[in-house]
Amino acid sequence: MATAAAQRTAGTEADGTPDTAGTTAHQRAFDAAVAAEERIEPRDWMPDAYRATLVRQIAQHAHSEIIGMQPEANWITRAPSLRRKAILMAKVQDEAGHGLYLYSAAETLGTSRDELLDKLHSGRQKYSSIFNYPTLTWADVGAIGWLVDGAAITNQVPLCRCSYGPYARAMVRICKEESFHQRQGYELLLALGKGTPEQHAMAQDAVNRWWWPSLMMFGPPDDESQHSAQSMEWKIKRHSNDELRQRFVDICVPQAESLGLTLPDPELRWNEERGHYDFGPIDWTEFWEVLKGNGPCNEQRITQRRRAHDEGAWVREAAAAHAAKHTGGAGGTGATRA
Ligand code: FAQ
Repeated sequence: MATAAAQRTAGTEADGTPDTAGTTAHQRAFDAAVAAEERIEPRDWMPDAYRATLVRQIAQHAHSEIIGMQPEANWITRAPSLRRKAILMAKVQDEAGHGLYLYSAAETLGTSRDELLDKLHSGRQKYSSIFNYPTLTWADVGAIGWLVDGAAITNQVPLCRCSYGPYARAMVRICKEESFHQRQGYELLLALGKGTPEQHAMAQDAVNRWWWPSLMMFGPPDDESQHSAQSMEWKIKRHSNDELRQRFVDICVPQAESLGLTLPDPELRWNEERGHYDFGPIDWTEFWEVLKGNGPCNEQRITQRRRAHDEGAWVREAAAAHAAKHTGGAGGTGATRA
């Protein structure tokens, strides 16, 4: 029996003609594939709005990965030991790699990397709110690993089952690497938490500052999330923002206890009836202000990103010239191919 995928790629011209209910065969095949948990692939027909939503989310995700390199890279030269420096460099390089997988996934939707970077640099596309906060002490590297990578994993593991194939496959590898990142952050905080009183205080201060912004990473509350319902129908998102936020809180509370650290929320307590931890109100005004560009580091992050892009122009030009030389394309004869 032909799968829904076979039906939607082996289309005819008539597939674009609406039936009496106004639905095309293309649309019916797409809906059937999504309902059957099949993957939508780049050459398959897909609704324009599905494509636009994916480009928006994947681009935002890619931008977050590369802007997310900045707060931690800030500590590479000041890591307290060679071992810590090597781990941190590996982590920051991983984030660059995640950006590359994700830009590649976005390119399969017919958009170019240049276009996406241009939108980031001109403020027409977003990146995660979390990267607009400063890394004030070494303990922030631990707090980012434990909380920010922890929140990222909670959000991203379900994306491994996203209906769009290239995004889902990119997420599998990203999640494996994020797990390593989360553990290095946890281990770093454990060392500080069990260290001198000053080290413990530094770890606690970092957790106090990163906790609430980490909860905001999951996006606005469900009743203010404009994209969730449609994205869940298309099986891009599998859970709502609030569901994932709750899952993250439930995971973090026992981990904080093991670390000997306190989460900065006096309303945090186990709710027997719900089977979840209750938590205090999130300052959504702060979240929306950060999104508008008014967070503590928005300007610094985007200025640094633009500078890095400009300074890397010669590398892109050299890579393009090298590729042209080896393919015999513009600017090269192909004669140097080994
Ligand atoms: N920051 O309708 P919804 C990482 C925007 S990667 C900024 O709920 P949606 C790894 C949203 O775009 C972290 N903007 O939107 C790492 C929309 O605005 P738009 C990034 C946000 O898409 C670790 C508006 O608000 N992860 O950390 C945020 O259904 C350490 C309404 O929101 C991903 O991108 C926010 N936090 O749900 C790297 C995961 N939340 O676009 C380095 C993939 C919402 O209409 C170091 N993305 N907005 O202008 C997603 O899962 C979803 O896009 C959500 C938002 C859940 C983020």
